[in-house]
Amino acid sequence: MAKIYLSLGSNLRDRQENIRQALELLEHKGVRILQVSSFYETEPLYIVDQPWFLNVAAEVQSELAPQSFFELLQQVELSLGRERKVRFGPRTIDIDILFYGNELFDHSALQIPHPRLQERKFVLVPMAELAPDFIHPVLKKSMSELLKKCSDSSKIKKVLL
Ligand code: PH2
Ligand code: MG
Ligand code: MG
Repeated sequence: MAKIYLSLGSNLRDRQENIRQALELLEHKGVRILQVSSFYETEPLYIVDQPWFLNVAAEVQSELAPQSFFELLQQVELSLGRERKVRFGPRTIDIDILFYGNELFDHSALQIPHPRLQERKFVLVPMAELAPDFIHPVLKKSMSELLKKCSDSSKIKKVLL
């Protein structure tokens, strides 16, 4: 089974609880959680006037193909009170697929690898913690190389929980 890497983020209500509940719900729905990174407190990107995020990366496995797996993630987001209001705006929970093994997927609603991961320190720092040597199947660079090259200067700090 392919290794799937996810990015989870929250910046509304109890951020830590939202991320923990999302992981728990995924597990209940048959997703195997293999590794979860440290929790990181991250400065918001794109829309800067919103609360700071808590972000993690997770390595998981699922029997579901990418499209069905994506639908499962959307169900989990909805059951945790996710509302889709503003692109890049505040949310109780966001679960993004970063990689689905080395598969490439390009539909309007779902692109894998995630098209903006290489510009986001809030993704690359936790990914470099979990899987520093995992090679991006398109960019052909490891997570630690992408992090080194990344010009995102937003603040990010590991949280001790
Ligand atoms: N998610 C966004 C937009 N900006 N910034 C941080 N720090 N963390 C996020 O998870 C995040 C963001 C849209 O999904
Ligand atoms: Mg996102
Ligand atoms: Mg999303």
